[in-house]
Amino acid sequence: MKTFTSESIKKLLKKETMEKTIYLFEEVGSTNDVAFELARNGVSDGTIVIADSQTKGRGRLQRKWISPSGLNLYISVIFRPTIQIKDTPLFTLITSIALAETIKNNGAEPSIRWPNDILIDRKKAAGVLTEMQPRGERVDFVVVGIGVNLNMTREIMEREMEEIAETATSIREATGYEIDRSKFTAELINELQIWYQKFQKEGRNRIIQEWTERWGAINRRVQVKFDENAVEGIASGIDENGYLVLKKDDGTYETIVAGDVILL
Ligand code: BT5
Repeated sequence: MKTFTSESIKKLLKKETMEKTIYLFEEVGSTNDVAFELARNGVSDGTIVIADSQTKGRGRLQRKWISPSGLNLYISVIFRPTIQIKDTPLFTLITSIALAETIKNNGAEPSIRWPNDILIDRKKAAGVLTEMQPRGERVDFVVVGIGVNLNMTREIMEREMEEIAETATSIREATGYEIDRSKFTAELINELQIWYQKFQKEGRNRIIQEWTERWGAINRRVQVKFDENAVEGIASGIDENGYLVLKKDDGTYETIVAGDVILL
């Protein structure tokens, strides 16, 4: 197995990202929880937490993120932006674009599934969990957690994930190549920096446009499930907050803040 340490990652970072502090742990509960703790203690913007494995990897709504050791990437990045609370989902958009670019540069064909998944061949290869600490109306810090399936084989996925394996894939499965974790991690950090800077310089419209170009469901018929409800319609775009805009059969539009999208 190739080396996977903060030094092996740092060596591959671009000049602009080299200064970042990277904490790499063998095992944690959740890298998002560790990042929250560090951020509360005042670490700087851009600080990164990585773990080889997680015992309590989290998705949205208390779902589990399966996080075996030696194979994948589990990373959280702390941002200290000057934004309002309602703008937090923009960080999921920025991260999804960076992820899609990194995966594409590693030879696979990703598409984004709103709000926070990256699919390859319609199966989930990566997920993003964006959380934040409020300070009044504004955000004190944002923690972006990213899980990417890099080197799990079908056999390992079936063993580790049981029935979820059917809906999951890895970059190795898609490309047939073993992925160097340090190299992939450095490339992802570099892309995150690029897209975060684009957001700061050019604003949200550029991000929404780039995200939409990588979205697998634009103008497609979808079902969106949330709580106990489900609605159907045409996925017509995302609004300025990153919320899904659905055109329903009666011609009206509905804006959806959170949910799970199925292509029909
Ligand atoms: C997500 O949630 O997709 C966000 C996942 C974020 C994980 C990262 S790892 C680093 C950081 N630290 C954390 O504790 N979390 C973040 P959601 O959209 O709710 O999807 C969760 C669902 O994905 C689960 O209910 C499963 O069905 C499925 N799933 C779980 N583990 C998976 C995996 N390794 N690959 C593909 N699908 C998985």
